[in-house]
Amino acid sequence: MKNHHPTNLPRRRFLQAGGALFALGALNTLYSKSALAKAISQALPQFEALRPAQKGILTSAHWGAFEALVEQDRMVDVRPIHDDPHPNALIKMAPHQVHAANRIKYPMVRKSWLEHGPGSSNNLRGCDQWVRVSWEKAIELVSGEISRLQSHYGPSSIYAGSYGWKSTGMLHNCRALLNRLMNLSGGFLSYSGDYSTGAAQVIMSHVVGSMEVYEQQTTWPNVVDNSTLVILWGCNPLTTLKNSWNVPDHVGLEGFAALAKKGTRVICIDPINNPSAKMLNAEWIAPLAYTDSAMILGIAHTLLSEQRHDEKFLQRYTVGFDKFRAYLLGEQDGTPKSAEWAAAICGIEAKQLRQLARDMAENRTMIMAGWGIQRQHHGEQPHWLLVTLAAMLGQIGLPGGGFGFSYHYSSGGSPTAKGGILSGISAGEAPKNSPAPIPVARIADCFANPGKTIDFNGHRVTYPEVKMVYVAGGNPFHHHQDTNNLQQAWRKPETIVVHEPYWTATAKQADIVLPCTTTYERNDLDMGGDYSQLYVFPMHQCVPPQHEARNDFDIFRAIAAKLGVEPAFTEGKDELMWLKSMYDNMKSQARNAGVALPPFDMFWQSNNYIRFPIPQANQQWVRFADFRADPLLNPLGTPSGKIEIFSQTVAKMNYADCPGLPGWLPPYEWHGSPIAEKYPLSLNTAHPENRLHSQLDNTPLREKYAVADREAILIHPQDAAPRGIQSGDVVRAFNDRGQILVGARVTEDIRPGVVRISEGAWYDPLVPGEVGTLCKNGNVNCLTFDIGSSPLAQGNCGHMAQLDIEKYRGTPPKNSAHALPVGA
Ligand SMILES: Nc1nc2c(c(=O)[nH]1)N[C@H]1C(S)=C(S)[C@@H](COP(=O)(O)OP(=O)(O)OC[C@H]3O[C@@H](n4cnc5c(=O)[nH]c(N)nc54)[C@H](O)[C@@H]3O)O[C@H]1N2
Ligand SMILES: Nc1nc2c(c(=O)[nH]1)N[C@H]1C(S)=C(S)[C@@H](COP(=O)(O)OP(=O)(O)OC[C@H]3O[C@@H](n4cnc5c(=O)[nH]c(N)nc54)[C@H](O)[C@@H]3O)O[C@H]1N2
Ligand SMILES: [Mo]
Repeated sequence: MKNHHPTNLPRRRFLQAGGALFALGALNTLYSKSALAKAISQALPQFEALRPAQKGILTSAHWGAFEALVEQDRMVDVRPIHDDPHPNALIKMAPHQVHAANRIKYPMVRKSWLEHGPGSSNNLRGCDQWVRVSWEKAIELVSGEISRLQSHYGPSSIYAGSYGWKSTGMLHNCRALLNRLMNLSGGFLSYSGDYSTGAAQVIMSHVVGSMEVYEQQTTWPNVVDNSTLVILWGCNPLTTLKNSWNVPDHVGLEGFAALAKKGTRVICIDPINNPSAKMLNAEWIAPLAYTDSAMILGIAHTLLSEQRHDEKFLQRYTVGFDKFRAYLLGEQDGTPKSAEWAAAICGIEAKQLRQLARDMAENRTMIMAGWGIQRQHHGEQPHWLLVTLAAMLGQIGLPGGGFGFSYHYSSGGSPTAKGGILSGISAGEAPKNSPAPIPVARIADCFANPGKTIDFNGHRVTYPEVKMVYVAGGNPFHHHQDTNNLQQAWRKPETIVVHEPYWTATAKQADIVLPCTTTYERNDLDMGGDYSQLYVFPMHQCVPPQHEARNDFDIFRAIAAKLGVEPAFTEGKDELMWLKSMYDNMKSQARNAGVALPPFDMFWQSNNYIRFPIPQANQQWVRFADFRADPLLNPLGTPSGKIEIFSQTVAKMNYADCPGLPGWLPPYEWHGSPIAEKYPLSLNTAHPENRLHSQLDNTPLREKYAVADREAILIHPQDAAPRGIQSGDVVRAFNDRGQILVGARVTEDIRPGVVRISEGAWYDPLVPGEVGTLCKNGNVNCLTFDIGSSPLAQGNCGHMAQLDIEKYRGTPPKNSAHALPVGA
């Protein structure tokens, strides 16, 4: 360990200093003006000056970095930092996050669990009474339960994977902290993969040798200079770039703005004429839902039959094109995947598909694909086929050409800066007897079916019996598919613990609820720009912890103390000591890169942020350029070192739902399956524009998108009229799995036969705890199905389901999604 000189640290916490001008005051007391000026001038330009007023306290979130304005311990407003090229309205919700009416105020325990012990009346989860307990009691209950289960059943009985988007911050990362505690106290059942790219990240590893979806993209300046045609394939960056995993730099939005300004031709392939398409003046092509694989094949077949494909590229850089050619020509199944064949499936005319093929071949084409198309049954296929299509075009590794699967996410393509990188608090090492992780989207299946074995990417996974579920930083009652199935599976475990700032549906379904702080109530650090690593932001505490809320760190520390592992958990460091050690580590990396930074305490008290320089060479970086220049010297991480259009590894797994060659495999539910007779509409569950999943649903921003106080449903006039539905009506959306109330928005911006309900509305059951009950707020996952994309990736299929809708007659029940439960 490095020596952190903790005793020299200024320990003055903002709260003790009181008042929003603490930073300036602190600087004056600690450093002479000349010493400060010298340190800052050395660190320039990476130590960017804030706007001169400095009225607020600098902090940040998934939606951006900002100054919080605080009056008498209340956050009253925010201002974006002046470096943010595209600040968005989400940051304005920070005061509402802190002072939300549905904050959890105290530790609470479900009555039956408290009175009769673990596993008592689990069917009452979601409708039992709540009993307030002291923090001491709550910590005792949780640590007692961990000890009991560890000693009786071992680590596989505790599911503490806890998937979710928590908050930004390298220290107060509740998921890492939970895992850290669990690793120190015996181990736990975890997950692999994620809900975002469940299918694509697994198949891409076989096809191009990396997850691809989280890789840096050919940079924006290069795309703007060189691409003459941009295809947005199921991709809506204007919406999805608002938020990032770390603090967003919003450079991707600048990139798209530059494309628009230059007038680069853009084609948007999406059942919805999305905001990005409009901003970019794109040509809108709206295939039928879930048919992209067929559509891509029709384009590929055209390239082949018109000999517009790049044989040389395919030979030098790929394996398996011979097999793919045979598939395209229908040599084995007798079905050529012609434009006509594709047109019959995807609903786009053959003529238009052929024109698309010609346009792509004649231009410097960048295919930017989003991820909704892979959050589907057989979701492995679309991205595999897009790589294959790009390989046929032969522009992979050329300026402005090829494909990019992260332009819509966290500003992929924002040039990478040179400096230091903050690493977060570590989850530690899993003890040797820890169970193998389950695929993340199989949780309900796992809870309900202990002992069941499933296939997963060439392995077999057997579900253990889960007795305890521990959630911190996620919201499974919105994020998981088939909410009613989850509701049933949720009854199996004996104990469910949830850390939350708010009374979310998941918190309401717990046995023990522990109130935690929002980021604005604690100190932290984060990077800005997931791909660019451009900034380091301080996240200063803005207001005191609300009600009895505690930091996740302090909650876990208290549990660690009971379990006898506190010293290992904290490593003897408190909040500011942790931040200093993270900063110092980052600072020495920066120094090695030739970038000078001020000492931590000066940085911390300056209320300022760091912006690293971007080397000229990084401005024009091209993905796969190395590989293209020399495939032998710079092979891909695949068995062949090349792009695997055919994968022997995948073929050997012998999965009917994911063979060794990409292709069209009809999905579990779609307009072409028998279920469509009963449920003719296809569901689209795109990510919400004015929320991050379920986060911020309990803020006034909701007024922007809610219709009749429910989540909105977009309906084409052709689907609305026969059902007598008009904009503003309350609509019941339903299928055999569930039913929800939504508010109608009738629009021509959607393909007939498709309806859209964004993911993330808080689940609000009419009869809490009852399986199949009406959700009054419009949680779309009541309608989706819970099977894996295929045995290969076991990704979720959240973006797909058949359903019908009807106008709701009578007085709709009042929405109570954001109401407090009785007794809270
Ligand atoms: N049908 C369908 N379903 C989907 C999707 C889809 O497209 N369609 N998308 C999927 C995708 S890609 C994702 S990533 C998931 C997202 O699913 P989640 O990540 O579960 O969604 P969030 O709403 O971000 O939930 C985060 C929760 O963490 C809480 N939280 C925030 N900060 C803290 C903290 O500091 N401490 C604690 N203890 N809690 C905190 C928030 O209040 C919130 O309740 O949803 C998936 N579900
Ligand atoms: N504002 C905001 N930004 C976010 C998030 C958020 O919740 N809100 N979530 C973040 C997270 S965790 C993730 S994973 C990413 C998600 O990024 P994505 O997964 O790319 O986003 P989605 O909105 O789910 O889907 C993108 C587009 O795909 C289209 N689409 C859906 N089905 C089909 C189809 O069958 N065919 C075609 N061609 N198109 C289809 C949708 O209409 C939508 O316009 O966004 C991130 N950014
Ligand atoms: Mo995601």
